[in-house]
Amino acid sequence: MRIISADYIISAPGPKQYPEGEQPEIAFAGRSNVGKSSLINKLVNRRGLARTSGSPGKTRLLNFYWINKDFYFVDLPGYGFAKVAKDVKAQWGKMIEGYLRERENLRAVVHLIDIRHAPSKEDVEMHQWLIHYEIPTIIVVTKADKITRGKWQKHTKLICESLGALPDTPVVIFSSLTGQGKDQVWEILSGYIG
Ligand SMILES: Nc1nc2c(ncn2[C@@H]2O[C@H](COP(=O)(O)OP(=O)(O)OP(=O)(O)O)[C@@H](O)[C@H]2O)c(=O)[nH]1
Ligand SMILES: [Mg+2]
Repeated sequence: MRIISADYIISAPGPKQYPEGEQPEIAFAGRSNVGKSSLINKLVNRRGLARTSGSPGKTRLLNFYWINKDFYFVDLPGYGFAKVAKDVKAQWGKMIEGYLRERENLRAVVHLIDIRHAPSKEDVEMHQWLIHYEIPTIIVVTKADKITRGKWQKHTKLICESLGALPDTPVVIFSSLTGQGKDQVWEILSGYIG
């Protein structure tokens, strides 16, 4: 995908602030710190477009990015961040769920999982939830640079099994550090953007 423009539009707490119009949207979901914002930046070749950080919980609202004046990337707040108060977590949960369930512009969700670890209970819940609501999902196993290439397939297979992923769900091994998997992610996303 040739990126002509990528602009931050808004950080939305709810539907009132979502952009107007019928442009397709791709949302990025996953645990806090898994690399959602880094994936977005890598895909659009803009280092600082989506804010990234070593401290989890950076993305607290639904961040909309307008790509090529054609479609949106939506960076969702990460789940499973321990250092967040229960009521705040519940509020984030509602915000994410509300968007995923009700947003007609949504075409697909990229579900990110760290290649190094078995999926958490929340990862599995999120994945099963996406299946239940029949939301097209792409699994991106990320931070591939952190383990040796020889372990990629085995880890990925275990992750998909633990998530209970459907057999036809696309899976991409990715690294925002090396760019591994970037073209493959675009190839899949292009099919949803039209
Ligand atoms: N080595 C390596 N580090 C990565 C990769 N992707 C992300 N990181 C690092 O992991 C940390 C978290 O990345 P973010 O992109 O901010 O994660 P996030 O999922 O947006 O986090 P929240 O906004 O808190 O939900 C940062 O320090 C990134 O530099 C990757 O593929 N490889
Ligand atoms: Mg983020």
